[in-house]
Amino acid sequence: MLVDSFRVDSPHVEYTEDVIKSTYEYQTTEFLHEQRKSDGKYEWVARPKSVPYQFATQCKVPKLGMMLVGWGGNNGSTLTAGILANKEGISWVTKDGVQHANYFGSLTQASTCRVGSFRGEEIHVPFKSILPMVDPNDLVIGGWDISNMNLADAMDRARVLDIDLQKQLRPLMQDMVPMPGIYDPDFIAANQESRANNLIKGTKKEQMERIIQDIRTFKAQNKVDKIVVLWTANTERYSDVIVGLNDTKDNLFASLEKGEKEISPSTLFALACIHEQVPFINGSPQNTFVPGVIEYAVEKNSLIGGDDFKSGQTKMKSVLVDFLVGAGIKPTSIVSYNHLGNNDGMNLSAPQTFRSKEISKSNVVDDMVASNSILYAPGEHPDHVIVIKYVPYVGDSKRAMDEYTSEIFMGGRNTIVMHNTCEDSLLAAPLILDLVLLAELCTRIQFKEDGEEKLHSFHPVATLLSYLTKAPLVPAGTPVVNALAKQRAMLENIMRACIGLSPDNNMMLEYK
Ligand code: NAI
Ligand code: DG6
Repeated sequence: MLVDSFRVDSPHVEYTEDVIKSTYEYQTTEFLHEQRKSDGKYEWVARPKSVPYQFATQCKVPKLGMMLVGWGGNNGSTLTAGILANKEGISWVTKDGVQHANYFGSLTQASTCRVGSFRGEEIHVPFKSILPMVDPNDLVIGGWDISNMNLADAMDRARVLDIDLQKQLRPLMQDMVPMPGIYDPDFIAANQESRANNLIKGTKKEQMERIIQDIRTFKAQNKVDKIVVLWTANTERYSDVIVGLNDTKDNLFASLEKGEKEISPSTLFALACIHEQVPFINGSPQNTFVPGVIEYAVEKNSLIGGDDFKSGQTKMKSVLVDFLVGAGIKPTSIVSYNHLGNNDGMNLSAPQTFRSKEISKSNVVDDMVASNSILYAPGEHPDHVIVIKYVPYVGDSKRAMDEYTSEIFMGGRNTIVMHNTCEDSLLAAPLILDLVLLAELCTRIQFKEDGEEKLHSFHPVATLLSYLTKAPLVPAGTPVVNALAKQRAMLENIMRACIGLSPDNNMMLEYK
């Protein structure tokens, strides 16, 4: 049964007009290597620990501005169209019948969580109802693009949405025109030059300052309380991380003064956002967050998250490999082919930008492999190959083919092959929405561990967004979790803790 909204009745939770306060016992287990008293030998000891935490979540949902870098691209135009279609309650005719706008594919808008039971029946609630969240239909949308095409034409260029829907949306989108973007041909494929007609001129520092000004103007003109900026522009090549250039905040700012060419457009956007304490999320694979940027974000306590939306193939990988390794089966070879024909595919046909994507798609099973040294010797890893080809005819309809070969019982081999066809932007758009809404939510949650003096926000490097990204950005020293179910559980369980609910432990003892 689905229950749309609910209140928690518990001595550990207090709802006030402004804030939800909860106290929460965090159960964890510490491992120790201790000397046994009886014979002096060392043994491993697991010691359960219970640590009290307090959470405080601001209830007031702000008027939120979502600013997309690469607004006129396939993802940007598809998301804008999707939000408007939902907001206006648009239906359209397809060859299969009448289709109504929805938010399918969005974790926050279209998934549920099991909370408890009522007279023996399982009760699920919408994910978005656990804590107060911005309604996507209320977002104020804007952004930048190096192409000056208005959003109605951009939607047409993307060739993603049904034509009857496009016709209805055109009047709502034709006056939406992206602000000029920062074009640096050194960072994206040469084949992008023809669409670069909407550019911020000047030095790198002036370009960054212009972005700061754009954010301020957008905020004032639209009277929004908060803004989240998200990069859904072209994949850039990796920046070289060089001592003295971008390895520290001070060196990065000194390099900015000098107009060093190795500072990428996405890094300039990130710096502008951090300066304004506006959350910035990187939906592409490049290393926007060079060490100097991370240091600046930490200093300003300004949320950053990334990297690279995890939409289809990688999502399947982070489920399938988790299943295989968790079942005691040993994946030994993973080969992933894609072909697609949209502008993203064209940009990725250059070796340098492909390399960024190859890196982010390659590291996604590391934690699962490392979790099972019964199967894998130290340093052993499955062969993992990524192929992406540009095939214009298929447009946004990406084809992904994967072959997983594993070792099974007594020397046997098991090969699983998958073929997935889907519009890439229809997978990515709901993820963008989730990233923006969750990033905003993260800025309203404070917490403290027992013994800490004051409540504080999460670390500005937002690991809570990991479920939505291929190569989760984490603070130094934090384990990277790629397994999808664990990423979802982390997010859901922290949200539950904010309202004093324990994690869903799936023990179902009441039925045993
Ligand atoms: P797209 O090529 O259609 O859109 C990118 C837009 O960014 C273009 O309109 C381009 O003019 C603009 N642009 C390029 N550089 C810019 C800059 N410096 N400033 C402002 N605008 C700039 O690509 P699409 O399909 O929308 O994908 C966007 C990004 O998301 C790509 O990097 C892609 O790899 C990444 N991504 C996409 C996924 C998907 O499923 N669609 C999944 C994972 C990542
Ligand atoms: C071709 O690989 C284009 C890419 O932008 C991908 O579509 C995108 O990174 C999604 O990848 P995945 O592995 O999450 O489906």
